[in-house]
Amino acid sequence: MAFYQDPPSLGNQYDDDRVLRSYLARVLPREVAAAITPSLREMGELAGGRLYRLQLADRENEPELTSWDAWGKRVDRVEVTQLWKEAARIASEHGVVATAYERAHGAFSRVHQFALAYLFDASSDVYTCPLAMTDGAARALLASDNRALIDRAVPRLTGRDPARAWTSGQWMTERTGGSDVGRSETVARPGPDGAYRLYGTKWFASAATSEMALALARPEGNPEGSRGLALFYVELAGEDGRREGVLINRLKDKLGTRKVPTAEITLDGVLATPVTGLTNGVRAIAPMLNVTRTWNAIAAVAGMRRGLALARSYAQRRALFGATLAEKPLHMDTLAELQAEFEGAFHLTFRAIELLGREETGSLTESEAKLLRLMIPIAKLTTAKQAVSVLSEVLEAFGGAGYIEDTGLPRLLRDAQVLPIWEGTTNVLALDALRVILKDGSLDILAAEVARLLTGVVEPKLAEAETAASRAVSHARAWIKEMAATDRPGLEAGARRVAITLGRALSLALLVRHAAWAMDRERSRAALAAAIQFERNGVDCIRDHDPDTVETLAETTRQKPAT
Ligand code: MFK
Repeated sequence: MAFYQDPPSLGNQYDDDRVLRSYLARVLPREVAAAITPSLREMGELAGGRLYRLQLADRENEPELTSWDAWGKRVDRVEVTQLWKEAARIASEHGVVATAYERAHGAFSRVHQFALAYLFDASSDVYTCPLAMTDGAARALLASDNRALIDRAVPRLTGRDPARAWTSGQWMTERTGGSDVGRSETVARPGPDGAYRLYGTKWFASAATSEMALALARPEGNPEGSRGLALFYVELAGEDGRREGVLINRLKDKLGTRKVPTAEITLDGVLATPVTGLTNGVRAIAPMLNVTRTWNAIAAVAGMRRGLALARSYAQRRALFGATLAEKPLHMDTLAELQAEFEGAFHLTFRAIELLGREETGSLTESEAKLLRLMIPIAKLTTAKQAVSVLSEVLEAFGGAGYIEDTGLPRLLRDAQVLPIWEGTTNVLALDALRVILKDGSLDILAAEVARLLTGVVEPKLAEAETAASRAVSHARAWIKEMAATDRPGLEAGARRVAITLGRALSLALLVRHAAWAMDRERSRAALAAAIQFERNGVDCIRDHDPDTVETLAETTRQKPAT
């Protein structure tokens, strides 16, 4: 009999997820947990069942742009994949955005919503991209106090009726770059009727099928730089599905997120409404960025979780050298490292989500608000890097099968690779975090948070982890203080290492606190093991700045190529 390998399989992704269930049991009041469990179980069933099967079956389909109809009329129609159509319906009906705005459970509604998003994400072929922007746009509009726009768009962005639901785009990036948004070239011109029209090119318009977008543009005559930009609302849901003044030039040919119809678009006089004044557009879109960056972190966590669920299933089925992989010490050691990274990322992200929920319900203290402002870039950049390295290892855990497209596995790594790039690269967010730290003392608040999390933990096995978390934060504080006083370029050069150290220290403190709770209340040692393993993976990445070495290598970078 020839040998055929059993493929990995997935069960109910809620029931199978010890980390999610244990976390929810700790943070949610009993009645909230009881009320939301059926919705999570239902999403877990879809994500491990019907939606996952559809995702595998739909693997080779990609969105298609039709620019012209048979008679030469410009139509710019984007046809999305079958799974995306199904995902849109499921997302609306299950309230993957709506749950946060219905606020059935006050501040915990954000935890509920992001738990749904976390379960949904890995089987959605990145439909969470338009959902993230939709959530972010609703948040930015609500923050703007522009009553007319709120009344017009927010019910559609946050509703549950698939027939009325809108998604939003986020049009920032131009050919001048995605990071230095202040160099945007799109202009906004008022017509004789006083209404603004936008002219320019957006270079990465994710999810070109959205019914509206929030766009940055410079009202004519405004100064250069980001303060001269304004935030505009653009409605795209025209009569025939196409909006006058928007041309889709082409869809991007990307490494991953290939189901997301990311487009280059020309704005050729599309009507646009200022959201809040005619300047300071970056400040106005910031609430959206904080929400989409949180979604980025949840997508990173969800990707890791999916990869590990498949790798674990495979380890039980794959036998070699006389035993299953699940019985091989080195394979299990490798998966343990990855599992600890996933659990650290999970707790870091959900802690930020708890604070976001409290912010939106007005129960955040001033210092918690500062902590949240710092935590979002740190969580985004830390988890995105983890996702890429964890999912690269996950593919390796399947050997050659991890490299073969029709297993569905390579997609995991390709889709993870966008996470450190969009919504602010690792370096841009590290500098954002550094600016925040130097401005408002939020590092002291983060240090106090770490100390609070570790207080009262008496388990001797957690002692090393506790020490590592608090030492890493102390090191970061001392290093920043010294470098800020003596070596500003060195401070900038170390910003990424500091941000990742803070992300890892906070993750570890959260793991320790959860481990102590789980041992006490659930008699489970799994979270304890994750905390110990996370500490062994390493926490403090800060190194003394070595300007000579960096400068010597930088000279090579600056050399002109030989002609
Ligand atoms: C599941 C997947 C989820 C994700 C899917 C989403 C797909 C979307 C695809 C995309 O669109 S990706 C494009 C996203 N682009 C970025 O994230 C831009 C990256 N660049 C930055 O973040 C730069 O740091 C930034 C553009 C903000 C720098 O511009 P500036 O002009 O130098 O801004 P500055 O001076 O730092 O900030 C201007 C104001 O905004 C300041 O306030 P004030 O005017 O009161 O001084 C800042 O404090 C405020 N601000 C900036 N970032 C903020 C913020 N406020 C709160 N939170 C923030 N994060």
